[in-house]
Amino acid sequence: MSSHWEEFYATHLPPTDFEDNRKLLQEFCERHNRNNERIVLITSGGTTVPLEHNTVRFVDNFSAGTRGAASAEYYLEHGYVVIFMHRLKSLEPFTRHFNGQKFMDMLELHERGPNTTITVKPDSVDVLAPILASYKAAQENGRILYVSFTTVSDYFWLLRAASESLAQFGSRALLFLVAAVSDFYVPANQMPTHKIQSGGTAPNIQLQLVPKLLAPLVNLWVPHAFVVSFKLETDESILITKCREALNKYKHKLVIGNMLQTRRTRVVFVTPENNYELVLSQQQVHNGMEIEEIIVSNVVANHNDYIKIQKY
Ligand code: PAZ
Repeated sequence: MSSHWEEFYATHLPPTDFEDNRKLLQEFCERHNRNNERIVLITSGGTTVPLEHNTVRFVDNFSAGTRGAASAEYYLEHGYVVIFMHRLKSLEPFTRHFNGQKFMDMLELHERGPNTTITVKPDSVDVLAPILASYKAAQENGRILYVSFTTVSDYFWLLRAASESLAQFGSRALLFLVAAVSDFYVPANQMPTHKIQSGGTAPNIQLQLVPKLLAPLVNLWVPHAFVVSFKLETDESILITKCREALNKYKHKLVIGNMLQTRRTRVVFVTPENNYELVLSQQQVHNGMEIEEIIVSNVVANHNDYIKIQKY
């Protein structure tokens, strides 16, 4: 009998750009593995659950990809190469700093007919320069690969392909699974082809549980990698229990718990040995520090210790 996750792949087609992305992932991983690099796969943003094959409506979640995008920058600083697997149009490393009108406001237009030029305002140079320098270094040295998903099914296909390419890194691979992946979906064979009509009766939409991919990921796809998952809750009283249950069930290395309301300033690390909190002080927030900076340093320290005791 096939397992729930195998059945999912057997009954859901890969996204149309899947083969292209699979090749990009393979090439990126082979190139960096030859150089003995450390690599991190970051999943970021939320998945959608389409309600129709020709999708007009879908179920979504709150995640904007802030944590994933910020963390990618910090992993690059720690010398990792990065696969940034994100929800299309969610926040991305580097450009996240200039969202909305911020970027336009940094520029000055000098209209001189055919010799029109655009410059960065003097007081914005200090802000833009270091970010642009880090962006260029990552881009020009090929240290970051961007691949994107939209639906929960796209996410599943990409995650397996990325994991299979990462396996060659053994313990040098880190999986940092930040994305808010839907727990429920409408299976392809139960989804209407066309737009659900509103004539008269409200539709009765039956959602089913999505398979948990952490089990095959940890046991089959990347058995030697350092796998970190995130758990979001809104009820403080169950946060630690839920994190520990996930760790006991999937036997990976670390669960990072956070509350919806306080996720920008406080997280809890749940490891096989203990739990500990990372908290940003008011002063640190005031100084513009991001919690992802300390999350990433702590994960990197744990990954270092793990690599030291691994054979692979
Ligand atoms: O994208 P964001 O920065 O707004 O939020 C990050 C987060 C809360 C989605 C992440 O920290 C997280 O908890 N991800 C796992 C969610 C879950 O499936 O429980």
